[in-house]
Amino acid sequence: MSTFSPGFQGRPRSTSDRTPPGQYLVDDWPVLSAGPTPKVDLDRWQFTITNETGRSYSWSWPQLMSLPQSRPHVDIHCVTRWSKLDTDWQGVSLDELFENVETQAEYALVSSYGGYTTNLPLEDLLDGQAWIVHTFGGQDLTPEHGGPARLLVPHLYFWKSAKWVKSIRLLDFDEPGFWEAAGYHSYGDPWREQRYQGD
Ligand SMILES: Nc1nc2c(c(=O)[nH]1)N[C@H]1C(S)=C(S)[C@@H](COP(=O)(O)O)O[C@H]1N2
Ligand SMILES: [Mo]
Repeated sequence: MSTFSPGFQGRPRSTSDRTPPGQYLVDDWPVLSAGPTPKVDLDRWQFTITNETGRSYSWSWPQLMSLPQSRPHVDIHCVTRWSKLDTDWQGVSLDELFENVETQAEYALVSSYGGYTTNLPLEDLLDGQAWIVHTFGGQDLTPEHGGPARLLVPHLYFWKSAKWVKSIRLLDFDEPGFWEAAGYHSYGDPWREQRYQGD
């Protein structure tokens, strides 16, 4: 007996040893947005980190682009069950942005232009695990996929990778974001299938 169920239309859904449990592979790239795509002008774009004492650190677009650039090559996993292997991005590591940030906080609440939010432990943004990316496959990130810049945290479900990223607030407590407040898991590890609260 097959251990993997085909789609309801009988279309086989492919997996590999790099597909987390309950996921299938796609070649295309679905767009998933909870609201309209915001228009973000580069000359007004700003990214801000605010620590638990209220101190802020901000970068303009030219300042972001002048920082050392990384080229993550990663697999991404959406909680709606699609996974996409071998995606190529360019952007700035969060390690770079946090270099001079003074903090003892344990949690981060990420906010987007347009109002989306998502939470994660600060340590999941550090040590080469997260980037603010502005290109995909060598092209500028398109607006529907989060351009001009989005967060990329590929080791967690893709809802943590906030499109149109605007700011990160550092907190001593874990505050749920948009999907987390609606019942999704506060951490969201695809390999432990942490889709919903209680998983
Ligand atoms: N600002 C914002 N970021 C977001 C979302 C959103 O609705 N708004 N959706 C999340 C979800 S659920 C997923 S799966 C990915 C989808 O990214 P994509 O549309 O580029 O595939 O973005 C995440 N980041
Ligand atoms: Mo998603």
